[in-house]
Amino acid sequence: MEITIGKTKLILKIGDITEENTDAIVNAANSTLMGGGGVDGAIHRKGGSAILEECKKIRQTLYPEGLPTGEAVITTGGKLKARYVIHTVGPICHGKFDETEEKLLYNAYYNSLKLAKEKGLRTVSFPSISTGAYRCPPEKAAKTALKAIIEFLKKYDYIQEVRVVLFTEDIYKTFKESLKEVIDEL
Ligand code: AR6
Repeated sequence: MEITIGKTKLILKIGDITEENTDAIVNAANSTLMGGGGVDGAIHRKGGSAILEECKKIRQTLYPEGLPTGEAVITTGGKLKARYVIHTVGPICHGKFDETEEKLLYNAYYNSLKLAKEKGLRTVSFPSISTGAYRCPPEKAAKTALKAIIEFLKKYDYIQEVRVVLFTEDIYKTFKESLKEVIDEL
């Protein structure tokens, strides 16, 4: 499904984010930036060692204690179709989603887009951050994700296309339903 926010296309689709050809894809990483399972594992496997090398440098220079939740950094896309990977960290929910988790998840999406814009990137793909291993409730996470993306796009019309690439039919449906609600509320 596709809508337009200002001059930007916002697309929800089912797929594997490691196949996207946008300028950047976003990684649902953890604070260590050293890789893991889920999307993170898939991105590092397909992108190759250049991504981890840059992540190590970021740890040594900018973030020796690890990347704080809600912040974002950028590396090469290595062997991926996408030229860059934006690494962000969503909240660890364990099923709970209060103001704190909401704000941190909002920041993860918003700061990723901010970084893309700062780097002059025009097209960005997101996975559904924090709804896998980090177990945030999908409905609430989807609403927060879409709110952050749409509020960013309403404020800045630099980015041309944002895709949210959902791995399963279930999470795709959740995002589709949430999009209707978010648009009605904004
Ligand atoms: N493309 C798109 N979405 C995917 C893909 C893919 N290739 N693979 C999985 N998903 P998760 P989190 C979906 O667990 O909850 C890692 O170990 C998946 O179905 O990847 O933010 C990190 O290192 C789910 O809907 O990320 C962290 O330690 C969504 O992506 C931790 O997991 C997010 O699931 C981060 O957990």
